[in-house]
Amino acid sequence: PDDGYRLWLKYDLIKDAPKREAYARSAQFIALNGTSPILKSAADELQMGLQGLLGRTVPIIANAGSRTGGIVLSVASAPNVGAQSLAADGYQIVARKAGNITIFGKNDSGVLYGAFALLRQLQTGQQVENLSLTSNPKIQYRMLNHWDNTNGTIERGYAGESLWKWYELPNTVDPRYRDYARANASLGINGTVVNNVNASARFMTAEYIEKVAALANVFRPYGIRIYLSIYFPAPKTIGGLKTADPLDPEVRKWWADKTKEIYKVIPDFGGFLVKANSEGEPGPQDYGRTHADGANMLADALRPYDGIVMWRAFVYKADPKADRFKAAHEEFTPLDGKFDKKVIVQVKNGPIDFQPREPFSPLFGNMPKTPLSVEFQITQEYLGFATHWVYEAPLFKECLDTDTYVKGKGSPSGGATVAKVIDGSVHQYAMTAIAGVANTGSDRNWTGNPMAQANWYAYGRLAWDHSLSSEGIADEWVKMTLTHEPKAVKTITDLMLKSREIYVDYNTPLGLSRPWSGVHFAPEPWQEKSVRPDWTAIYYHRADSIGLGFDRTATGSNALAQYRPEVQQQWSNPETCPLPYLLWFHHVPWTKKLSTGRTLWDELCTRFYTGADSVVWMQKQWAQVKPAVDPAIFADVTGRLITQRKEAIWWRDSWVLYLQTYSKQPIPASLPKPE
Ligand code: GCW
Repeated sequence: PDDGYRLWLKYDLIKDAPKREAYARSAQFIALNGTSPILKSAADELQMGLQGLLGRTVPIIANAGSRTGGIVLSVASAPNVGAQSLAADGYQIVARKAGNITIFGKNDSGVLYGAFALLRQLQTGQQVENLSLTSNPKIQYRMLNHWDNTNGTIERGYAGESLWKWYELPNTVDPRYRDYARANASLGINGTVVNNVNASARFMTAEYIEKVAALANVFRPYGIRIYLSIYFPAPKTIGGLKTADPLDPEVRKWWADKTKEIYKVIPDFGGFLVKANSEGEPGPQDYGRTHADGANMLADALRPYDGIVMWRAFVYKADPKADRFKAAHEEFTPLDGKFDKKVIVQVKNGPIDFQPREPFSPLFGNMPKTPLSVEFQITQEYLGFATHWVYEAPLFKECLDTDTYVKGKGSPSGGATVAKVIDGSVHQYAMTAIAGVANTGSDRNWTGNPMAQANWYAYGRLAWDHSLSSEGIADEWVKMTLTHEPKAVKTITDLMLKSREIYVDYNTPLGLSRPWSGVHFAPEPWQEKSVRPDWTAIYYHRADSIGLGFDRTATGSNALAQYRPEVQQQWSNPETCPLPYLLWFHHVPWTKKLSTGRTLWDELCTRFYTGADSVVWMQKQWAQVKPAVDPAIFADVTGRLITQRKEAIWWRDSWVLYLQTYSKQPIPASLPKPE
């Protein structure tokens, strides 16, 4: 039985014998001209992959000479077969008739990515004859962020403990670290922040730097650089200084020395990720300084090295009168142009916090002089942890493909989408980055729910190329991970593509948000008290006797004013605002007729009920693929779907019964009676 450990790098024998033989004829040797560790990884991966897929050992040789029928790895500029030239990390695969398949890489990493791309061709059953494929990453820093703590726990992790065994490191190096690196490299991920943004200062101690260096040694041959989250007052807590003021010379020296110490053992260290003056974390504002002052101090410390600062824009104040939606834009746009050129500001996809559906953050497009990166959450904090099956590519794409209109209407090349802001094409950013909060853990299958592997996969593929489609990525992943049986592939991809909308329907339909209790798992829309006013549910949904939803138009918080007029136009009129965003921007009366012909109340009930019922549909669809997928994976997912069904009903009933205390209306008779 399949324990899910191999992820999408399964390399099982290709069952179609003629196809397998055809592949084998083009893969009789692997010629590797070079000795760098990354090139060696490429050749080794190809050899291992081909061993599994073709059932034979393909030799690695130093030089193809006049031999044909093999695979040649080459760091070189691509020949003139495509219009595109290669960018850093880019690759081109060219198969010549009666010749070789050559993988050209712009650099060593490009060759490695090309090797994985060739394996993917085979794994998904594509032609390799006459293959001509050029691929360049659209984004430079393709990052995973781990919210992992020194004690092995993971903040918002649902797949076991941390992968990093801090107590054993640096002397015991779990072979699993290498498989982690292989999986990431197969997607083109080239950076990983190994510790939580709510950072412990211990990561800056010699004790931990040595442990982190041991991980870096494993990741390096896969083109992955290590980064660390920092605790802003570390100069005080572990450095013995009286202050952590970023303008204090001693503090600046402390960071410069610390950075030097890190680079001594991790020469390709990537840099720092910072959560500061956010959710109670300390930061430069504690000393009357700005985010830019804090970030620029760290940039200065990194000056002698090829490292960068990723400064998060996840900020909001505990003010019941304010609208948290507006906070990041208010705090950060005045700082545009004030950040050092080594700084990227990392912005969550939405203005609040990784909700099942959010409008895009109004920061995108509004920081023309500051490179912005987008941060997505792969781990399912608000998406049902590891039980609910939610394929996230449509969520990522929805944000990436939205037009910010900062270049006006009908701007060339399809508008100034969020994707084009972060890939630098809108404001010509000098650096580009994207981050995903990892869903990995010590569970044998890495992600708890085996279907959640697809979210890691989809994030990585989109980090490389945001123009890929959710459908295409799902199709690839299913074929590489679960089955090639055409009907089952269709059934599973269809399930995946609908899964997020189904979740939204029973969880937060029509633009509702944040109905969770403490750990963000159970429904608690009735929550009115918390340690902070903006940590209650009522703050977000604003239910009252008249209606539901947060008025963010000019009659309310006017958060809409942070967007361009064209965007405001889409959302500001409750009559025309698309239903998925309605309650994000409007307080709508219970009796208001919506475009569906139903009143708000009836529409809400309909969504909660059809959403929960759709999980039964998911169960039925999944049952059909039983003969085509591994029995262990089939049983695992079947079990999770039973739980998901139970919890979907829990969500439905919690919302309906609670909101009914305000709407004072019956559940529409047309809906099925609760079981
Ligand atoms: O969504 C919230 C999470 C916190 C997290 C924070 C952040 C790491 O509930 O657990 O802290 O976002 O992104 O900083």
